[in-house]
Amino acid sequence: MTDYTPADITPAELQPAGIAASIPEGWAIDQATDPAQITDWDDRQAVALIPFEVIGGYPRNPAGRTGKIGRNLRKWGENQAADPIVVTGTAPGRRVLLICRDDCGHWAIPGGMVDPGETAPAALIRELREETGVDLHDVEPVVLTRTYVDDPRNTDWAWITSTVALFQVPTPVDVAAGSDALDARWWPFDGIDQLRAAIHEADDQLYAPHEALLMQVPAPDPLSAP
Ligand code: RP5
Repeated sequence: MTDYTPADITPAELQPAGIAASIPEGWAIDQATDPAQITDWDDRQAVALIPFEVIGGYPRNPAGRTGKIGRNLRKWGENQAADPIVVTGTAPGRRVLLICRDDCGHWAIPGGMVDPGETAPAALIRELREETGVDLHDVEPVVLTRTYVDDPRNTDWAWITSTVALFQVPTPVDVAAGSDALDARWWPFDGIDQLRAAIHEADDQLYAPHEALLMQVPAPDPLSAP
């Protein structure tokens, strides 16, 4: 049997001393500093986007081992996000709205975590408005997938899943970078290869966990070309 020695990636603010010093009781974050202290696993499992097991008090990442333990997310177990993919144009020449994340400088879908008590559809609209200034509350999105996100903050005990939805808009509306975003911009998006190439040409990078999400968008229809 091979040894498994995962690294603990819990940052100082989520270690016991950090939580005691800076996170007030009742905040929407697990105060427990060990998953074995969580008492409502049944409830969490019942509402999970992706089913997961809890063994001996420890939630098991449904994607398998990550080589990491501890927590760099709000909660132990599943952390639900919402990712709005906004595109304009249905034929070749289509574009997609991305933000430049302020934590890593990579171009990403303007998504974020679902707040406690909030629905995923509401989080899609809120995150988009906060990060890009674009308000699409009157556009009906198409849910593309509910999926695990291969985020670098995932560990064996805490991970991100997301509701990924497509918003089609008739024109590339004005955008303004907001919270968590250094920039917001429309990029060419006839497919993932074109998007990746355009971002590389600008000496930038696509946020790797979002490649798989963007690949869920159907290809534009050549028959709709003007
Ligand atoms: C990604 O991180 C999700 O797909 C979502 O876009 C985002 C949520 O984290 P924050 O942007 O709130 O840091 O894994």
